[in-house]
Amino acid sequence: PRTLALLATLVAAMANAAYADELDLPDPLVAENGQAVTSEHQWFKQRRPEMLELFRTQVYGRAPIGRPGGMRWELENEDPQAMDGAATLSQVAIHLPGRGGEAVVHLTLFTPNNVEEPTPGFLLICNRDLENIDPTRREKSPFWPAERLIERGYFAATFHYADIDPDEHDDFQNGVHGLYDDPDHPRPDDAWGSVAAWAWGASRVMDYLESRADIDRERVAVVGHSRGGKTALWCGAEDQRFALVVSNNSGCTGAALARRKHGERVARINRSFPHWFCENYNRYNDNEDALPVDQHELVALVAPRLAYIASASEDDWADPLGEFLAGVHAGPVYRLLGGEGLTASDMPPADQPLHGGRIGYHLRSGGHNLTEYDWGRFMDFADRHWRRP
Ligand code: GTR
Repeated sequence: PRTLALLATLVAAMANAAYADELDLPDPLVAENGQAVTSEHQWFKQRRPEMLELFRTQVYGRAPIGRPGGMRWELENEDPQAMDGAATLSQVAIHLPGRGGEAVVHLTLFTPNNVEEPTPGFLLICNRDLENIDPTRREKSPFWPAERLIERGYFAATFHYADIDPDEHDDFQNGVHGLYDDPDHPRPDDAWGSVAAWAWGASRVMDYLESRADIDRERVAVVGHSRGGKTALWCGAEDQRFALVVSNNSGCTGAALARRKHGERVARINRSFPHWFCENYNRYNDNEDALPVDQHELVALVAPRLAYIASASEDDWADPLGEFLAGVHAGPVYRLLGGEGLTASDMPPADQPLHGGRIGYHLRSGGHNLTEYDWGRFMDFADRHWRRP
């Protein structure tokens, strides 16, 4: 059986290598003018902005506004004895005024009690039913195990993505599109889709978190599952205040390489969810090889900050190998910036996390979901890199 196991590992490694070699991926370290990118200065001054702009114009679309004027927040409810006294609950309404009205994000935030130092923690962009993020904690969903985060000394924050933009195609009338898009001009082909809107919303929550002295703004992670994982990655690319970006089962137009053409593909996602990305993204329907970017470069936009890619073994639709390889091919950028991305280039077996480098990875056995196992590994990774006991 040992020889067999060895053989299986070998075959898997060869398959991995072949998959990677067959793909003609754009090189994150070659600038649009053909020049090699060889310094940190060149990365941040030239190549990073240029890649970010390609993702804006061709994939996610451009947010027309940063922090809106008149943005304000109010504490709607506070419970200093939440979770049997372990945490303080803050429910905060974040008001985002725009043309003809405002959006209100309802943030739920638990911070651990009896701590001296500002607390690091995790902001979840919730794309599941509200009962998964129940502030009363009568409902305790493994999708957001807030008690576990508090036990380990992290704050647990979340908001529901529909507060920013309902997840339905309505020609961009409702949500923040209706508030901030220019009504007098036709929608440009690189106007923001819903994913970019949700990512923008997470940045507004960060604006609020930064205002709190009890939060360690240098160690805030943004987390998302599936469409939320796509959103977390784009958020981390656009907003460098997030020190750790966690993509869980994010798949197509998340961590998975488009050029793998495995599982969900660009044409399919654009057809199923015409409101998620920008109009230009349709150019790449059945034409992934024409994309000027691929998703390893989205991971590279997080560098040298911490990134985490989580896959699930039965989640073929999200292409676990494609998600892993995006981490592998973001590696050169991490190395240029003086760190290591993933510490292996072969996909690890299920339930054996890879945590040594600045990109973390695990393949959970099981299906498409965000579970306590996943959260536990995100916290292990944060403990390790944030040097927490
Ligand atoms: C699926 C979609 C995926 C993923 C998933 C989810 O229907 O094809 O891209 O985003 O939904 O968000 O759960």
